[in-house]
Amino acid sequence: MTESDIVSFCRICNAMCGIVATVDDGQVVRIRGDESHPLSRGYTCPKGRALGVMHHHPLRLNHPQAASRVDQKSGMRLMAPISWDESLDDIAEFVQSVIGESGPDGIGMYLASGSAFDTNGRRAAERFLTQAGSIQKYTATTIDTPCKPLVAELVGGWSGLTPIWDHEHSKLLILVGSNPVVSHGHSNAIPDPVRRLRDFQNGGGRIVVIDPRRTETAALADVHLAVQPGSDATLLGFVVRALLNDVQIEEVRARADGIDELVSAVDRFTLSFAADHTGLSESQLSELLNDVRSAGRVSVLSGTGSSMNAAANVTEWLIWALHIVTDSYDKPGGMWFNPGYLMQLDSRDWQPSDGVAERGPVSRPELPRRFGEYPCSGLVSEIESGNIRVLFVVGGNPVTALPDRERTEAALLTLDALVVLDVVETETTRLATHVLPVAGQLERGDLTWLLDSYQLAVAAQYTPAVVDPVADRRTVWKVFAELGERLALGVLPRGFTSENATDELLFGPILAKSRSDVATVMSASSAVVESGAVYGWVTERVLPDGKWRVAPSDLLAQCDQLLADSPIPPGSDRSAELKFDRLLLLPQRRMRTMNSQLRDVAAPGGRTETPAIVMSPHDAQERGIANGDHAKVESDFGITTGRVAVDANMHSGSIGMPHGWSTPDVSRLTSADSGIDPLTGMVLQSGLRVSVERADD
Ligand SMILES: Nc1nc2c(c(=O)[nH]1)N[C@H]1C(S)=C(S)[C@@H](COP(=O)(O)OP(=O)(O)OC[C@H]3O[C@@H](n4cnc5c(=O)[nH]c(N)nc54)[C@H](O)[C@@H]3O)O[C@H]1N2
Ligand SMILES: Nc1nc2c(c(=O)[nH]1)N[C@H]1C(S)=C(S)[C@@H](COP(=O)(O)OP(=O)(O)OC[C@H]3O[C@@H](n4cnc5c(=O)[nH]c(N)nc54)[C@H](O)[C@@H]3O)O[C@H]1N2
Ligand code: SF4
Ligand SMILES: [Mo]
Repeated sequence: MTESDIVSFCRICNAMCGIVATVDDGQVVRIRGDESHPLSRGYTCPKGRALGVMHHHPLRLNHPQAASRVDQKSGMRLMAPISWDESLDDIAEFVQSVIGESGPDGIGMYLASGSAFDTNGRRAAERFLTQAGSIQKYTATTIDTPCKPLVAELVGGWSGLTPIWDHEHSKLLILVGSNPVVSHGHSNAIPDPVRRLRDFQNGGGRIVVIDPRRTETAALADVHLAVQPGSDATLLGFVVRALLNDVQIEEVRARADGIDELVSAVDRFTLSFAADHTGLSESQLSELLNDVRSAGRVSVLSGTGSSMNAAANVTEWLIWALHIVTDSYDKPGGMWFNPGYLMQLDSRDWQPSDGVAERGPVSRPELPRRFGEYPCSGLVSEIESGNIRVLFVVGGNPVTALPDRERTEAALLTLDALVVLDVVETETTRLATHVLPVAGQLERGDLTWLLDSYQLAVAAQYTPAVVDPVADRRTVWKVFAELGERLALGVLPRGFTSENATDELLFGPILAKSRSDVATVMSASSAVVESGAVYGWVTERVLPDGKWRVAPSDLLAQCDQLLADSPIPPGSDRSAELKFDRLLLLPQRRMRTMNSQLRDVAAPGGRTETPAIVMSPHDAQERGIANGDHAKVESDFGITTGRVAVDANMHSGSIGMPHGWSTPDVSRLTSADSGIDPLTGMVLQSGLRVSVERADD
């Protein structure tokens, strides 16, 4: 057979880069960037280029497996192959009996990164849970970014509002705790990041990176502000305060309610207060303010550096306030809201939310339920207390992603059934009672559906399956459809069954509601772009009475509380750090892995990632630690060890650690009980105090 090229898109991260897969007799021989893709323009990163290797990798799951017994020595389940029919019969039986005994909320589901790009699978999984009558839904949102939907809901009336960088018209891009050169964006999909940021600068745009570490993105920015971790709210408060003095308040009042409360909330953030708390000089702060003033409108993108610490909500709120005061939302040159090509959010009828949270799960009623899900910080206690007895894990690795690994592992082993739908063996599949080998991204058709409104343009793409599923691998939608058929739950849209549906037929109802007909997207040779930035629909259709609620009382109160507790450490003064002799633990991403994914898989000619405890030369030296040494990291909740990488770019007083690894394992340092954000249930994953010492190899 001869080689053929199939145009597709990568579904590892939000960037969804266009790819061309070369296939020869069922073998994926090469993955390269799709030059004709309007957004990624031929770019791929090492993860995308590893997709072919991944498809054929020995770690891939090929056959369903089941286990009942836990091996006392290894603490893992003993697995044996089982047929699909037997497996699904068995799972259906568990579901039925648990619903009979405990009610539908005995069934839980954790949906995470690996399901975000599986259009049909994600929809079927969620529908299975709702049709079963369970509200026990958990997603990675609540261990990642809940400050974003929270602030969107409180300020804008809808949690899904996602501001997007107006890269074609903006003059000033400020990145707060985000490193898109490695991550390709947090809630903005930024494929081809280096070229895109350079193009922006060449067009007259200025880039300011606010990050304690001199990151890969900071290295190409016009200005890098190495802020004291956790002090972003103070920095932003200072800018907002100064701008409120510049503007005509009546003008701002016309687009926002709560201006007077905002004015008094930010009043404390004077220049000297900000300099004291951020560790930046007064002239650095004044220059930032000048940059904002001369740009007029601004584009601020935040990431995990600000979304995972104790000040997350207040920081995100002040970012929104900055945009609103400078009239940067929903207008050219600031941030726009992508209504989505497929979702067409601008054609819906909106009822602004009052932002009041519902009660948490039974074992943790104090946790807030928002966005139709419970926070992940309540998942393990729900299992421990016997409320969840069957857990489905769809595209997630909770053992490494959730806090307090030992507790998570112990709880998962007590479930009646832990059903894991994954593409490879993981720390979570090893604890499962049922491991279901599902079709990987090259083995199924897809649409750019769930992350439609995260894109830099109103755009959509369809991909067919690049290759047929190998061995016994099955699509996630088919698994849930078949389970649904066994339990009399309608999982697929009306008229479809597990037998008569196909990937493409299931796209019909989605495309029928999109901006064009089915053929336009499905027959296009790459992504279809409807337009660049569009403006006005959020102000007209979504905002409560057409105005932003710029000073929600919950956020005002949290701002007061934060300052009273003073978790924002004084930066210019190292006394706090010396007093604790402890460092701040900060998150970071790695180029060749996506969370715990691709740790063992490299692109052809490439290499795999080596995780490390990243320390500044100063902090390492103080502890007698050299590059490559082993070190022990201890928090109030646990201990982990790993290799140290001394990095002159690291802010002294803090260490960086990627998550998703076993050595070092940052999830041993975090807690599901302590430091939980009261408004979102978010686990504190950034800014924890840890001590570090040299350890023997
Ligand atoms: N290559 C790769 N890409 C990924 C992922 C991956 O694992 N690998 N994961 C994906 C996922 S799930 C997500 S959520 C996104 C995340 O996307 P980003 O948020 O862009 O990713 P990070 O690289 O974690 O960037 C966080 C930055 O915040 C900085 N930081 C830490 N503390 C503070 C602070 O207090 N203030 C400020 N201002 N900065 C701080 C860190 O030094 C770091 O550079 O990336 C996605 N893309
Ligand atoms: N301490 C600490 N904890 C963190 C973070 C941190 O920075 N620090 N980051 C947090 C963040 S931002 C996130 S998003 C979470 C990540 O949490 P998770 O999303 O739970 O973690 P991943 O390791 O990405 O797990 C994704 C799983 O999906 C599987 N998968 C890949 N492709 C497919 C597919 O096509 N179908 C299916 N069904 N499965 C597939 C992968 O093999 C993998 O096992 O972790 C969070 N936890
Ligand atoms: S940046 Fe890399 S992982 Fe993300 S979509 Fe593009 S190729 Fe895939
Ligand atoms: Mo994430």
